[in-house]
Amino acid sequence: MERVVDLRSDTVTRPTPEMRRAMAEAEVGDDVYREDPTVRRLEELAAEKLGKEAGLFVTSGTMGNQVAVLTHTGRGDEVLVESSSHIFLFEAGGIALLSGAQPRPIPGRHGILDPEEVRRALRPPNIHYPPTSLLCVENTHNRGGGTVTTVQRMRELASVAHQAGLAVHLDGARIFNAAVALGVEAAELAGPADSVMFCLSKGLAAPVGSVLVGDREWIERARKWRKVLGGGLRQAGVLAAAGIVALEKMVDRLAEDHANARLLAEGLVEIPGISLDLDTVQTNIVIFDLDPSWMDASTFAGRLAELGVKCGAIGPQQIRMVTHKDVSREDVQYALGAVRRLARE
Ligand code: TLP
Repeated sequence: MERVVDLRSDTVTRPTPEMRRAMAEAEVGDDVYREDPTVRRLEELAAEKLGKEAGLFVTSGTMGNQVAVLTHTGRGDEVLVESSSHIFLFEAGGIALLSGAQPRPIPGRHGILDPEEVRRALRPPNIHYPPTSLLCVENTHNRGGGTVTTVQRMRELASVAHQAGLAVHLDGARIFNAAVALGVEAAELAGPADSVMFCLSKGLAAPVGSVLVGDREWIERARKWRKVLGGGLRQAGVLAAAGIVALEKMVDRLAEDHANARLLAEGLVEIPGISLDLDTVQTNIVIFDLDPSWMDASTFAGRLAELGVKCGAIGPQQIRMVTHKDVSREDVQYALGAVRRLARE
């Protein structure tokens, strides 16, 4: 069989045999009645890992983020977001559409927010201004190149927000990548935030699902919004079972994905026509630019796919490659070989 190395995203990971077994054997019930023991176990486990009181299983990261904004804000509020964050750029305008709130973008450095910039964006009460009620932080930061916000920075950001009466939501789709890269517990990164969404379906390799965590009363309000969005699931334990395996077995191995991303980036940076800032390669995402005199990103992605390597064209000249459990060290070498071949042609 011909080799295909799929570097488009860590969302392409397939469930492990242990996950499939757990799914087949899961004890289930109707989760809208709170009668699915497996969903309850996943929610408790997730809350415990993130150091929060309660959890809510949701179908996707997007649903988790949007339920969080709905629960934290009211119509006409302002939400501070990082300019290239997923919640602002890639959730189909959900903040405006669903919450009726206005996102206000603040540029970070490779996606990492500066507390002083956040402070500068805060405005005193005035008849002309919308009330600002929420700050959203993304860790790791996808478009920043998988960059990591440290525990200290997270505390500083939350302190600025809380002093001004804002709640803090953490889009921690890849929070465990950040925790592994920093060598800290995910709970430390989550601590300063009022709510956290993390994904089971990315590097942790579960087929479906994310979890939203926060304090008990807040999660009960979020549960209502999940129902409004059609996210009240029934025998969802078949999905949650894979999520439990993801949380218990798949976190530590993320270090391998980070080492593979590093290997990939160090190889790519040597190839003429590619410019890549190695400092941004902190976890499992590698983002680089192609010299316009060589070729554009969609041509590059198309030609590379013909050689069995899939990647994402995320801008006219920009490519994203993501490592994950279904990409081995040999696959990375193979991908580098394919890019070198393109560069020689
Ligand atoms: N990211 C996906 C695409 O939507 C871009 C990917 O391939 O990286 N927050 C962050 C930081 C994300 O990267 C994503 C997904 C989400 C939220 C949304 O999660 P899903 O796809 O489960 O709705």
